Amino acid sequence: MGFPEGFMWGGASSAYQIEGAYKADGKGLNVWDVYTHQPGHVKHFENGDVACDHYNKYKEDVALFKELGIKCYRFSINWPRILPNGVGEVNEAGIKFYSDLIDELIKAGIEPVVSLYHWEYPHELFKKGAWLNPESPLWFEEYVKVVVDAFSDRVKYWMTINEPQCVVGCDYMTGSHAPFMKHERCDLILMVHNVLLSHGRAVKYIREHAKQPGKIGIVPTAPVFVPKDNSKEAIEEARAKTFDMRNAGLFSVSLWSDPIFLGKYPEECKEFFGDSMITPSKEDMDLISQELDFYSCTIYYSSSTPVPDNVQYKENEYQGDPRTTINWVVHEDVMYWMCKFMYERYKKPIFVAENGMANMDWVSLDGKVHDPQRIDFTHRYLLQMKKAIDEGVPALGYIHWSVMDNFEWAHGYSQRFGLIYVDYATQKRTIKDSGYWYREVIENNGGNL
Ligand code: GCO
Repeated sequence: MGFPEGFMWGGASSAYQIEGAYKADGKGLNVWDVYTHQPGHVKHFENGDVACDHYNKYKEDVALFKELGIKCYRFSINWPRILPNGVGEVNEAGIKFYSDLIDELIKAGIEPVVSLYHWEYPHELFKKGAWLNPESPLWFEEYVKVVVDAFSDRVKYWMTINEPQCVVGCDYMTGSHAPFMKHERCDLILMVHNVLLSHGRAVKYIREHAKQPGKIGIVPTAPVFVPKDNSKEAIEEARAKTFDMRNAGLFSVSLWSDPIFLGKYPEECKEFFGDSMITPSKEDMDLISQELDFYSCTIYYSSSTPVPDNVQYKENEYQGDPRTTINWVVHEDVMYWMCKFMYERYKKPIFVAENGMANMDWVSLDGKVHDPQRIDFTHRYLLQMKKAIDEGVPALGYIHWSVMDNFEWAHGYSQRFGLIYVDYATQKRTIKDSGYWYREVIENNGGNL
């Protein structure tokens, strides 16, 4: 069987990670713009002020994406670039930038996939309490309205919120992402609910007002446990652990997918949030659980690795395990189990929104970038996706993270995830070996894997 016809092979990025031009042409500031300028948060005190200068080099970049042969490009809109204060006045220059980018993509035969929110929270709204403010879903809807009104004549694919786990968990619980804060669980559950309501409002607006029927999803990350063998018991155990919210807490799959796809918060919320757990109205849950078109998620590593005797390691580690430079364990089986588990529970075709690896890349003496590890990594994960498809899991696409090297959040520029190498000093781009390899995979619709 293999990858279905029309399978969407893609590459991804996000606004803050590549755009730069952080103050250009009337853009307002987001929380990353502001708080990376305070020391202590990001490795080497780096920031995205310039990043890959994609704002100025987008035409060159789209030409390179075309060379990669990708069928779709997932990118995010930098909220305060188009609404400098988050709400209110619209910055026409910001609209023009994304409009030109979309035109350029379409001209290159690349389907735009728009992430509405990939962490570029407007600083002006942060000062009003951000997701803790009960008005925050309305602010998000106002933003979505501007985006959808301007681009839905050309954009069909929408992903509402990227990794909502990180939006609340990393930004406001662990404090590892901007605005680098640590809140108590009584605040966190209110934020969770407001993020989900924001998603719901976005879906409703797109369904009711987009200029063409939209294909809509949300992008949680998926901490998935892999069964230790193929026995029925082991599979059940892994499935139960994957969806039991107590294992990953705020980062769990179920906290962010059950309300949307099953219309209710997981039972374990009562334990996790204790007395702070809310009792949402039916109206809220109806808004949150509107029909989506696919199950999308990011998937990099597993929450468990089935090797014996790993007692002194974490459940997903073992002696001598293969790791990427960001220290994540390589374990491709997680792709297969993610596809199986998510399809069985949420009953939607799978659209992988992110998968990839950080590698030790540099430009070799021959002027090329040789990254055999990334080729092997992607090959392994894609074979696992194919296995799931062969067993009957419907799938829409696979989007590689990332199209190009970029600002990796608190790691700054120390981690390279791209299919295209970026020399930050000169802004010179070089397609890596993996980029050419990926092109061949796409040309063969995965038939050569
Ligand atoms: C995330 C984001 C990306 C990351 C990528 C590698 O998953 O954290 O969506 O912006 O850069 O996942 O960490």
